[in-house]
Amino acid sequence: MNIGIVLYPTYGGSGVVGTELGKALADKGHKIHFITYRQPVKLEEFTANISYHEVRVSDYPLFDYPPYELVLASKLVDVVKYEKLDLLHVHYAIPHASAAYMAQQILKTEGIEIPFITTLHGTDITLVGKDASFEPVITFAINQSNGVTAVSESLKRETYEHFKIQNGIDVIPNFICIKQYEEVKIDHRLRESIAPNGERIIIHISNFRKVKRVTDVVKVFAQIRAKMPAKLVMVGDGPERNKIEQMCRTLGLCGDLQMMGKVNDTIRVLSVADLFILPSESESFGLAALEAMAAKTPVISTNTGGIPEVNIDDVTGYMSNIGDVDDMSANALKILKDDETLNRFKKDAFEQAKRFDLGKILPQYEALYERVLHRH
Ligand code: GMT
Repeated sequence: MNIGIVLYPTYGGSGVVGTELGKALADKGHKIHFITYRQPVKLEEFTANISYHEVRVSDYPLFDYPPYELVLASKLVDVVKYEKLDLLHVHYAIPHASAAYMAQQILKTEGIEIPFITTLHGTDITLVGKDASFEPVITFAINQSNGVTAVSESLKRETYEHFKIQNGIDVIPNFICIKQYEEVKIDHRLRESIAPNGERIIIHISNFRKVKRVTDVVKVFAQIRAKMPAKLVMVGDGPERNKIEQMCRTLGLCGDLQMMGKVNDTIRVLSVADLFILPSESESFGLAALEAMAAKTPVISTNTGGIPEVNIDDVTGYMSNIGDVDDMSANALKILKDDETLNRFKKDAFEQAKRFDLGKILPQYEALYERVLHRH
């Protein structure tokens, strides 16, 4: 198949999933065209089957708000027409689904038929989509999609609850490539440099947006630190970063905190960690938790959204109510108390991650593509 993939090129989960999916499809012989405004962060290596088409918005002084969606729609028309695409797959509804719809309608006037599939990732529905100013366009674009997927049962339910959707939604969970994790050797030098005296290493990875409740990570860490030697590694960057630093100063934890910023090779860092903390307010799936588990790192998380479909309480980690940092800390200490318990959680986390291996998920997308092409 000749497939156009539209995504955000950033570190966010939807961009990572879209890029890794495209790379895996290209490996299987499909021709993949990534269409977005910057080269996706995870698109480091090209093969003959991968092309990248950049959407460039000119900053004409009239525009207070550059019309990205229109330029994207025009680019889609161009790529579909000249690269002879069979299908478009857009990741994240806003504004990709409506841009794909517009491109589809323009191409129809020229006698070209192009179906498009929309994958809902979470904040497009749970946060942004529920904003009344977006709602009519999102509802319309989802209903016009020739296929719709959601990354968890929970997100599917929320979509039906909050939008008037007549379309069916297939749940295709996020994935990791377990082989990449199996091949990684623990970087002992990195481990020693972070925790020179054998301290436990606690890690959090996110975009540090409010929804991630990063200050809860620090609160939980403070309680762990009060009971055992431990180090905290924060990977990522975003609006709540200053709060983390201020809180660490107030609690006197700066010596035990390492802010790593945006890291490309998260597998290497995860492989040295003992525990991952994900205290999010809302999380449609929690790809970061799955990545941690694939790296044999148990997860302390909230029980919100799609997380219970990934993290298993008392097996791969523990789940607590949003904001219940005392419970999270008590659970963290249960896991970290001795090597035997920690190793059991590590092993079970890895076993659970295997259920989301690319090899199991990729055929589900391919089957959907076939179905949509057949119907169209
Ligand atoms: O978590 C974010 O803020 C980024 C966002 C994105 O669109 O990249 O993540 C969402 O999609 C990920 C991939 O499907 C999911 O694993 C995340 O749970 C979801 N984030 C939220 O629902 C808050």
